[in-house]
Amino acid sequence: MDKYIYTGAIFLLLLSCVCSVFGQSCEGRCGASAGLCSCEWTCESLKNCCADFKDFCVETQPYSGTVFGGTDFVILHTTFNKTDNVVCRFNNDIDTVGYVDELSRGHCISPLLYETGWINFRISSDNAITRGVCVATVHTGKLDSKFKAVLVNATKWQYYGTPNVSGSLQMTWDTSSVKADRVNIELWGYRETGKAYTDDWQAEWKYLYTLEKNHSNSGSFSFVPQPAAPQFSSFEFGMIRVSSSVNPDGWWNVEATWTEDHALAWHLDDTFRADSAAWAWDKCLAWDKYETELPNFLHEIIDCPCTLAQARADTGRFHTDYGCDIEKGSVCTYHPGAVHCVRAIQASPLYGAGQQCCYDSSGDQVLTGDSIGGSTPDRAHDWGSPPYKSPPRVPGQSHWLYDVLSFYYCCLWSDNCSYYFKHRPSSGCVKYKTPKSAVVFGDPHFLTFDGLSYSFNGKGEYTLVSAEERGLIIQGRTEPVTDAAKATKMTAVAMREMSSDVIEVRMSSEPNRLEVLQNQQKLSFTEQSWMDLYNVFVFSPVSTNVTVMFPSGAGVEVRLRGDNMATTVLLPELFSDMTLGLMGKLNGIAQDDLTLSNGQVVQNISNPEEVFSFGASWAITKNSSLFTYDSTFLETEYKNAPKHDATFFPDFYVSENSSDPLLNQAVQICSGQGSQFCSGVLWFLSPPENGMKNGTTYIQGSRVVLFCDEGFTLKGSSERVCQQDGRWSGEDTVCAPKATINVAGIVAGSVIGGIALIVIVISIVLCARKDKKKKRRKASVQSNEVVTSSNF
Ligand SMILES: *[C@@H]1O[C@H](CO)[C@@H](O)[C@H](O)[C@H]1NC(C)=O
Ligand SMILES: *[C@@H]1O[C@H](CO)[C@@H](O)[C@H](O)[C@H]1NC(C)=O
Ligand SMILES: *[C@@H]1O[C@H](CO)[C@@H](O)[C@H](O)[C@H]1NC(C)=O
Ligand SMILES: *[C@@H]1O[C@H](CO)[C@@H](O)[C@H](O)[C@H]1NC(C)=O
Ligand SMILES: *[C@@H]1O[C@H](CO)[C@@H](O)[C@H](O)[C@H]1NC(C)=O
Ligand SMILES: *[C@@H]1O[C@H](CO)[C@@H](O)[C@H](O)[C@H]1NC(C)=O
Ligand SMILES: *[C@@H]1O[C@H](CO)[C@@H](O)[C@H](O)[C@H]1NC(C)=O
Ligand SMILES: *[C@@H]1O[C@H](CO)[C@@H](O)[C@H](O)[C@H]1NC(C)=O
Ligand SMILES: *[C@@H]1O[C@H](CO)[C@@H](O)[C@H](O)[C@H]1NC(C)=O
Ligand SMILES: *[C@@H]1O[C@H](CO)[C@@H](O)[C@H](O)[C@H]1NC(C)=O
Ligand SMILES: [Ca+2]
Repeated sequence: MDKYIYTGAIFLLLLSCVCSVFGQSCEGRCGASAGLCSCEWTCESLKNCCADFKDFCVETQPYSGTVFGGTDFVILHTTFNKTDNVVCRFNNDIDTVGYVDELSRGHCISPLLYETGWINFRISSDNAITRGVCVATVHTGKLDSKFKAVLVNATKWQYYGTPNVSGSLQMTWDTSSVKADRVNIELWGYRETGKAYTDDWQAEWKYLYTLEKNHSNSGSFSFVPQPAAPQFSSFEFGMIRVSSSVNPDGWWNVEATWTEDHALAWHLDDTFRADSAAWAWDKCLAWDKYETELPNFLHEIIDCPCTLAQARADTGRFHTDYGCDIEKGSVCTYHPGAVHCVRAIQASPLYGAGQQCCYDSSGDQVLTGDSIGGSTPDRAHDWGSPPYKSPPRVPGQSHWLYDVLSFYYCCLWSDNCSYYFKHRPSSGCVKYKTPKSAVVFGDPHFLTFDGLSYSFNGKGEYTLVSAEERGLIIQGRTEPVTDAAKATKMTAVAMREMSSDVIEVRMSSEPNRLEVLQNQQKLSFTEQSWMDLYNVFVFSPVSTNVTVMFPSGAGVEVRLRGDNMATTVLLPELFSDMTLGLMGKLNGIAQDDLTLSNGQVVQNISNPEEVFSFGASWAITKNSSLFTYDSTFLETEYKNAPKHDATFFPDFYVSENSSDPLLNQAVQICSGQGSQFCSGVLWFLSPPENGMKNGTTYIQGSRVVLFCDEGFTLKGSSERVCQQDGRWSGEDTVCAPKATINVAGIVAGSVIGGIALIVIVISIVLCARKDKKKKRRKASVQSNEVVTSSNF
């Protein structure tokens, strides 16, 4: 403890000592202009950095690590004095002790942070230089498995102590992740204390006990689990840590590798081992009671998309659940029968709750009313939510406590799943509305939110979408295609919502690469494909695909195809009547989409000059630009030039050439992602009491057959079809006892309560005009497309 007070004092000294000459040093000024020279991230390419830029605005290797800490970050491009004491201060409040290696490089070990996203830290050493650094912390579930210790046969760990699961357990790890010959293997547990939804609700991450000391760092550890001492067995969820045996037991903030977080079946007490089902059933009942006392969050979460295609297309609001991903072979441990699940990207505003939606191989939603694999909403969003740190917003951990452990109690360790589903019923899609989308691609061809298609070949920087009420701004830059041709193409888009980080996606000088900038600084996706940034998330699984997601549910997809960048903007319904700009005025009316910035509407869309002046009216201003100008080319051509180049006249009367490859691309886009928004009507049809049903699809055209149990007679319809208007054909089905009553009838009761018969016709957004034929294709055809398609 003394050490911490001491280092705290050093920091105060450092911060109060402004020893650099103002205007020439980057100390404490990374990302800012320093007067005579620059500490902005663009300074390296513009060659105007202050001499000490690299000393203060440092980079690390790796640049990301787990939220639990223990990652060893090496400070690049700068050397330390080997005898120095190094102290690292994370997030302005957590100090860890770093070290200097033989190559004079400084190292910092990350602490537990309860928070994902970019974390700043400052590294200071005896020679009084303090350097600012940012590293990303990542949810364990999103972390690449090479950064984790592995539970061998996770199923065995999961069920250890239940009937017929015993013996030894094994874990393995990458030996280079802990630089030590001997390691300690420790168990750490997580719990939350204080009353739920009050200020004293706290997360507690705790060292419990050591499984083995002084184990050789061989990359493998096997043991026969013993029930934990009574004071520890109340921890039912945690992780195992592997760290150097030099450290005292349970020492914080040391280099370590962690296993996946998991349910601690293997250390539960003898009551569990004696009769795990009874133990779990008790727990399930207790949870059921507790859950009844907690506030209901279900009304606050958004409805699921009706089909898998919609779920995968609605990238502004839903994202693949890494626990059940069709791209990764559909390993769906908690959702048997599903091939793909998505999660609502944003947690609900008040309760931080999450939504999950799962789909089967025919593309239909899997509901808890029909299957144990049904999608279930979450009291705590698995990915956590800003401002993180305290329940129920702690990434991963809160979700485990409120939604996963209870699933173990009720569904996996005992057979009482109906209790779980009572509190976590699947959401239907009755209230789901597909987003509206607009696209710009190629030569700039635009397809507005209301389906108007036009070309605009101005050169400059323009407003694509401006929704002032929601603070959303999306800007695009066009560059001439070649010197000869009188046409331009989109090469960069920049965007922000409210006070979010500014994200720019642009074509890189390297082929087949999009470059992403966050507040002028280049972002790397080599270690992580997902980034939690300030009020915005960015996902880039490959260098040609970037998706940006804002809290409002607005999504921007940028795709590079050959030399062309296609940008799709998806906006949820709440943006109706709010947007202006080149992508149109979103209100369901195509005629007013080409509204100039002065409010006038283009009268004759076939008149290219008129359309051109519409485009020109949306040139941005110098002070509203979100773009980064980090080359002399960009400075002269865009930064210091008029935003709309009035000297650049495109050739207005080039006829649209039907063998134009770009035109084909338009058709591709219209029959691809956008067209996957199809109408669907879904409402659950429960089986009759004392009966069963065959069929679990509830969208237009689907058929459900109803049966009665033996001893009961069916009254009403035995077959019902979901009709165009969203109603089920026929009449309600009732199973009445036969005259000779057979009391032994089995009750196959329905689980889900009444669901209102609300009919919502979801209208098609994109390509309404272009692609009427394809649109008519029915859900069945569509779901075939889904399973084979590798879109998104
Ligand atoms: C390293 O620190 C030692 C002790 O403080 C000092 O004598 C030495 O000059 C330093 N070396 C460098 C290169 O700063
Ligand atoms: C995993 O453990 C379970 C339970 O002990 C066992 O039935 C199964 O065969 C194991 N799987 C593998 C791949 O070892
Ligand atoms: C456990 O094994 C015994 C003997 O092989 C078998 O009778 C019993 O059904 C098994 N129990 C479970 C839950 O699999
Ligand atoms: C750790 O194990 C090694 C090798 O077995 C042994 O030499 C060493 O003394 C042990 N250290 C402690 C602290 O037990
Ligand atoms: C709950 O599960 C236990 C053990 O699996 C079982 O004995 C009990 O009957 C179940 N209770 C209900 C209401 O299903
Ligand atoms: C619209 O513009 C086109 C091209 O300039 C022209 O041929 C057409 O007559 C115009 N239509 C009207 C209604 O003004
Ligand atoms: C941007 O500049 C224009 C004129 O160039 C000025 O009228 C406007 O107030 C400025 N806006 C901001 C936000 O500074
Ligand atoms: C249309 O484009 C193709 C390929 O770009 C070209 O070969 C053809 O001559 C063009 N036709 C017209 C009428 O411009
Ligand atoms: C349920 O419907 C499917 C498809 O129509 C059919 O293959 C299957 O035999 C039916 N099952 C029962 C129990 O009727
Ligand atoms: C990249 O985007 C394209 C077009 O949306 C899609 O077909 C492809 O599957 C995506 N790739 C990945 C790895 O997501
Ligand atoms: Ca409109």
